[in-house]
Amino acid sequence: ASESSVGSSVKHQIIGIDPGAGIMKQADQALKDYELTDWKVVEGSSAAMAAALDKAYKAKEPIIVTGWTPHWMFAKYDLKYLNDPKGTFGKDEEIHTIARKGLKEAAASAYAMLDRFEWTPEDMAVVMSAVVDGKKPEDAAADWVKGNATKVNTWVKDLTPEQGKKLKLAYVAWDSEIASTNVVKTVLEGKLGYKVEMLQVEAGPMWAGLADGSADAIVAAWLPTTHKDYFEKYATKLEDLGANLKGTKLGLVVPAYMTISSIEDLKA
Ligand code: PBE
Repeated sequence: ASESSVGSSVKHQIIGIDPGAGIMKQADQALKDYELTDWKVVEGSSAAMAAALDKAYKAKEPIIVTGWTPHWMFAKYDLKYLNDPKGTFGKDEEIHTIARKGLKEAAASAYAMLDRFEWTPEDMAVVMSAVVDGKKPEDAAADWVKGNATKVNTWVKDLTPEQGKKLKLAYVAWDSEIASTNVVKTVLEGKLGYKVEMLQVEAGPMWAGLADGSADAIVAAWLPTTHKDYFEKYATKLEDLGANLKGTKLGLVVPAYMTISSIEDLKA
């Protein structure tokens, strides 16, 4: 690589997130698929990645991050996905709701609500943007639930409240999942009387905890590609309740002011 290459301008680093995230495996795979031998994916967190992006963006400096949609960063900054002609970051991805086996018998109304829960990237964006603008996630979720009564009612219609029954939702501190998990908690508590505990964990423990019953459900499963390994490992212990959001995307993301357009350009 020449000294003037994009690689040297970013120290051959892609700013990643938490090591258990599916997108981290995909980013490592991209280094292989695109023969980016002297590159590395830096581990951190969603929050640290967002902070690094904010700093670079304000200074108009080059930066490459692991990114996904829905995410508030696309509203806040002018960004672009690098083309992925080899398809390393997967294609038609959805976010699924997964319950532990036995939840249907243990908490029928919660199970039914989780099964019905479905919203759009635009819905999720409202909650995420409120959170990044400083609102507490539970308040942002409560506001959204208040403002979307018609949709929320389709999730709980004719279900019998189970006052005080306990339920555990596991999630990872990804911005998208902070939003969805808080909304589901608000609805289960406010409309169906459950007492919901949110367990913030890493991706591996989230799946393991669901499989061993220490969590009841997650709304944070990215399938069929991103969490494929986790899902297949625990499939017999889990029940897939289907998509709660369609229209996601994952990949390498850069500010629009960078002139590269494809992951292939990183080789230059
Ligand atoms: N994400 C957000 C997760 C799923 C949700 C894309 C960072 C992941 O890569 O596992």
